[in-house]
Amino acid sequence: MADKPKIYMSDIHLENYINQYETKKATYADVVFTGGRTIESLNGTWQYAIDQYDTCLRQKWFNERYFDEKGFSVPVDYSFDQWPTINLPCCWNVIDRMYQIYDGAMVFTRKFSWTTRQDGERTILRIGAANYLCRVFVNGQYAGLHRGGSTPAFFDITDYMKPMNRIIISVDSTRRPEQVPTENTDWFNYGGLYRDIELIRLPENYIKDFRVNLVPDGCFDKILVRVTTNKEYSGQAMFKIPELNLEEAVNIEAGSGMAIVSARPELWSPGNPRLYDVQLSLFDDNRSGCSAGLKASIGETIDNNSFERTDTTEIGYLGSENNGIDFVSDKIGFREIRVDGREILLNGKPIYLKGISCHEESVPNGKALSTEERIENIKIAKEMGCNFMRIAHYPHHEEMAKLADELGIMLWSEIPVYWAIRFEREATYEDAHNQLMELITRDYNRASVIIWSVGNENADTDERLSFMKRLADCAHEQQDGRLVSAACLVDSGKNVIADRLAESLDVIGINEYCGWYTPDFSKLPELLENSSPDKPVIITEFGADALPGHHGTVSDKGTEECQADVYKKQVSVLGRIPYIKGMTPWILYDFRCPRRTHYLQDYYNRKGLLSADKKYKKMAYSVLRDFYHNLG
Ligand code: GCB
Repeated sequence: MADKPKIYMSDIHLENYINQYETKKATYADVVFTGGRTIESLNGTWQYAIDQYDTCLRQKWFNERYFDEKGFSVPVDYSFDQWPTINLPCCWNVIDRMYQIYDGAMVFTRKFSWTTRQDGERTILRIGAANYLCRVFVNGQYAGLHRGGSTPAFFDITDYMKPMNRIIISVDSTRRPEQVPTENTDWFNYGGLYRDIELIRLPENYIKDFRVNLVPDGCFDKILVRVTTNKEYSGQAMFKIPELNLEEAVNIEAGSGMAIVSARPELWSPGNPRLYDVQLSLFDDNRSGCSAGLKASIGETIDNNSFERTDTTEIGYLGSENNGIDFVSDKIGFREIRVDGREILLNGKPIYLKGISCHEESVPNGKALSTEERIENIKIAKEMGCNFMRIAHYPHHEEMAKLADELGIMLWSEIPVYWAIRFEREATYEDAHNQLMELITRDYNRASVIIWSVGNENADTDERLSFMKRLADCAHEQQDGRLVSAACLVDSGKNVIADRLAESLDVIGINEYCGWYTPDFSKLPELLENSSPDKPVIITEFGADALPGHHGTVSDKGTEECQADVYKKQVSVLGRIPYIKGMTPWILYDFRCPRRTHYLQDYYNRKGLLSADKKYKKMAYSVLRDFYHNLG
């Protein structure tokens, strides 16, 4: 006779508990255009607990089961309302010394009220970023998961919403070999819900994506507008740029439409960061004469005063008055970037990219920088003479590119295909591809972003070549007229630029550390002499460590003199090479790194031109500043 199945307290014996939470993946296909929409913020006070053993998922805390079927009260291992509070968004590593080096899961929860305003309305939860993966539960229902620590996640939670809601988000920052990035990097793995958490109300038919750019044909007189809607919607949208007196109907068939609009906008450049207000209204029939750009001030209050509202001043959709069923807007600069032979041309003119690399990190806030901190970074770079920043090695907050648009600095934007990730694994490719697509969809309209980078310093193997070529091809397919690049390694055996991926790139990025990891500096002129690339090269990294205020001779590693000497030699050689069209030395300021245990490093990568708090400028700062200023 077969044994009777044994009954255990199942949650502690379940081995495959995670499988049930692998469905409902939020991907780039879920991204919704948010420009000009009313955003209702869920930032602020949440309750939290560290959940090292994933007990929330194993025990299904989100069910909030306090009684059994017979009505007996059962013991539970959580008490949401009594948990300590945390102010989100933030990186947990900076809020308490106890979590300073914590990698693992944390559970966050809060309540909020919600009233639907219109029939058919959709409610979308947008999580700006959660490192590395997050799982969302609303009122006991699993809403989905998102992988990728630096791009936004969108969940349609309409069907789970009630007048009063409990949301639970489990965030897991565990480094894993199959992730993107993999477990080993040269930066600190901050954990948390560290970018905005927001709710977006959408009408039943809404604008899902809105892409606007100058047609890259060298004429500067046509704007390409592309629109997609959430459903197989057919009808018309009205595209407007009031400052140019431009109004053009965009026909939408089965959920997508495009138009090429004649216009001669003033061109965007770092010297003239001209932005235009651009608007799109969607209509529920072919009435295109209605006034687009519906605006309303947000005077109304929300029933639950624990809500914060952001200061968005436009209502996302207003409904029947003039048949506009949805409305979005953006501030957009128009520019053309392309490569001609070994030249990079901005608006048809050759440009040298005077750049600097920068991580997304600050001493007080980890990766959750304030707006002021981002502005400060751009300002420091500009004061140094930069027109370009490499925001490494993962997508930074979307605000960075918006500020770069406004303040006038070009950007290299990258996904964390960093070092030796699992190139042979298809699921790893899908993750990388999804992060690239989420980044492109999010920042498509940003004039400042001139380069998508598909990775950094990956050894030239067959698996890596096919993986990264697919990514580069995918970036090209977006037809946004941007350049595609990657920060490549040199063939150090032959000392030549010979990465096979270069064929799929518009610009070759090269990381070289002559004078530092390659102590024999003469290898640099030799490398450049040996190489004859057929496209422009940007030196995406060079540098040397220096502890702020630590002095000695140029041969004393870790001194400011040594770092400044490396910079002097580098710029004097690189500045003479005609095919080098820019550089982004490593790096603007020191940053945390667990791998760096030398006493001069003290868990920091000290290659910054400034100290980690940006209060102190090292000697090498003036070397680069003088070089850039002399270039004019
Ligand atoms: C590199 C990496 C960068 C490191 C840097 C270093 O090549 O791309 O992430 O931080 O070197 O300091 O070693």
